[in-house]
Amino acid sequence: MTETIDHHLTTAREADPFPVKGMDAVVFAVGNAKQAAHFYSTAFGMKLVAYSGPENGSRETASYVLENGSARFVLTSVIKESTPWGRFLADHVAVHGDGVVDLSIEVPDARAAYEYAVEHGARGVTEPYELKDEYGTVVLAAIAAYGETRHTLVDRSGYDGPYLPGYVAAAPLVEPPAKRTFQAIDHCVGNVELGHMNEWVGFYNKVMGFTNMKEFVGDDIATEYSALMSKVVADGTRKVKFPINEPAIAKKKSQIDEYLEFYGSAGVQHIALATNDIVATVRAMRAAGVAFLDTPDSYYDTLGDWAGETRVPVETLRELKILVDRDEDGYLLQIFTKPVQDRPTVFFEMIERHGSMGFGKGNFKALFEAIEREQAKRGNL
Ligand code: TYF
Ligand code: FE
Repeated sequence: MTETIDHHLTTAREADPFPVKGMDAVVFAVGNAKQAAHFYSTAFGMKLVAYSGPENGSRETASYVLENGSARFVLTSVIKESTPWGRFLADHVAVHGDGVVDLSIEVPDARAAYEYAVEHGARGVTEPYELKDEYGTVVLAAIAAYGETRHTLVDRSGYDGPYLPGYVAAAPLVEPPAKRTFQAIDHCVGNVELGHMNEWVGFYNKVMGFTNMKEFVGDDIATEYSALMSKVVADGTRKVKFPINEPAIAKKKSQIDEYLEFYGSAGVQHIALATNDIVATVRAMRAAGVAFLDTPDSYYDTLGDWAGETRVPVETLRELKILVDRDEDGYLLQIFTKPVQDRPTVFFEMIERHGSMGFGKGNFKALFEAIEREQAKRGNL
């Protein structure tokens, strides 16, 4: 009996060589974290929960931690650089504009995760180290990903403070919305240079033991209208999902090329946020001034023919420009913001899933036409 149980435990461990608990945080380096914290509070309905800055001993950087359910954003800006970390962040903003420096992943054992990653070909950026304060100890380590993006591996099981040792709890900037706008990070998408998608998919396969999900954009779709290739990797539990895009040679300038040109390198393209009421979410965000991509009426004229019944009437989807996709497992509702900074780089997706584990492949045509209209307005098509 004992033997059987032991055997099963061992197999479970072997089956997942790189266990993850989920996304820990999306860390943004921005020019003005104080104002960015205001935007994510008032426009995205997030709640400020922690802060680190000169008032509590951090003289080099100011960082604001915002949460919504299990989704956590950290907004960092440089006040006065004095260490290589401050220089890195200042250079990051100078080169890329506001963007994502770190997709941090929560793991049960940061030392083991780091060791496994480096053994399997990852470039170590920061060897495992501990941070401690009165709330406990956190173990962290970081590896390099595409462009200048990193993955910090975080074991926070020995800590019960507001974010990390060195941070203090902070009160919300505004009264959080009565109804939560979203509750989790659904997926985080990277754009990489032409010809490098498979290399990065291989990186996540080898380094993190992530497997490929069935959704991908092949040559046919790529050359026909999307001008991009895309594959998705995910951990065994499907809590961490990383689609990777690369530009494709097509009739028009790829939106991925536009991103690469203005971001200055590979980097995070969009963060998808899971909501269970996309209608309320989009109404609240639109009312707060968030700009979403437009969808032509023709999309809704034919929607009923293929999408079937959804929770939301077609007329409401049309009013709010929400997209629908359906596959054998169910359906999803999704919408994309326009870029959230002046550069045509990082944007967000709001997604409500009903069974479907996909990423909206059926919407690629409508979506990419909408993105192309925006590219044309910017003179980048
Ligand atoms: O994450 C995805 O794959 C979907 C579709 O530039 C998508 O959200 C892919 C590429 C892109 C915008 C959206
Ligand atoms: Fe997406």
